[in-house]
Amino acid sequence: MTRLLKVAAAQLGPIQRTDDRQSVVKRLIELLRNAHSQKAELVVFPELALTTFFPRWFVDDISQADHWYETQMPSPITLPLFDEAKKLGIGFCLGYAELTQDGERFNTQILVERNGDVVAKYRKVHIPGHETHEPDRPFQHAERYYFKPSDEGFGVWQAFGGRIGMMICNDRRWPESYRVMGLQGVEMILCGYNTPLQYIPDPTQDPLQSFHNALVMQSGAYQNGTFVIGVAKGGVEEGVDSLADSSIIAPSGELLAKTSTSGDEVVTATCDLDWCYNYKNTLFNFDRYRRPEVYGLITSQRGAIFT
Ligand code: CDT
Repeated sequence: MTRLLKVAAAQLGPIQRTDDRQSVVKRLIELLRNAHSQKAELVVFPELALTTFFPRWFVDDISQADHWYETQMPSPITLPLFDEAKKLGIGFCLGYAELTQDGERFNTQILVERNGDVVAKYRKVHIPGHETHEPDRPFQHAERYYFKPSDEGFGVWQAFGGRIGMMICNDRRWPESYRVMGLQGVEMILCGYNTPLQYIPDPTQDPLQSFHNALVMQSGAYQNGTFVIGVAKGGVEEGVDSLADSSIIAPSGELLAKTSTSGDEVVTATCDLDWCYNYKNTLFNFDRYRRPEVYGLITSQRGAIFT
């Protein structure tokens, strides 16, 4: 059997601080049209795809940052993207900063079906970086100041003829993210990211950014028998260079498509969702081979304890 889904990784180049939402939505619509012309049915955009990566700046009063967040989705400014997607009959996954009516701030991704329905919302679970201003850094990564970690966990939704899951950026480095979705039978995981090439706490990791990105997503795909679509906002944004390397990865762990620039770029692949079962029903037949009775520490403790 085959269940084919043509997916597009719609990478964004940098969004500068002065770029307004309208100009970004225009770029997203261009990418959407490009993906549609390649017959894609689902387009995946990056994390925080509507603005510059604002956690690189600290503000003493967080309400000064309210303008980076969306209070409704769609909004009058983002509606043209929704309208164009519905007109073309193409679905999409979009990352943005969410400010709820209760004043909670999340790093969020939504999944929109081909008929325009928002079928799923995911809020980032693993929030990296720091909580307070660190003035000695060349730039901040204050995600832990700007976003609350979601307690909702990793859902999997029936959509696009398959079982679709979502995660955001730093989530892709944690095997638990993939496994929780794997245990719900996920067939395709959508993941947007903003990854600065300079990792301030340990510069020895800088030259390994591309390798680590591929390593975590390709192993997560293989070990859970799922496609993984990783999509960057890359290039030099406000002086900070970020990883591109947007990729479409098969359940075998193989790379099916990868961007070649760090700007706005679309790559596509036709994914047979039934390919997942070559892995889910054999080497990674969870029900047959997993040993949850000896994995208790994974959920009962957070940090390593040395005895
Ligand atoms: N956006 C995001 O989660 N970025 C992190 C950067 C490293 S932590 C400072 C990442 O895991 O790619």
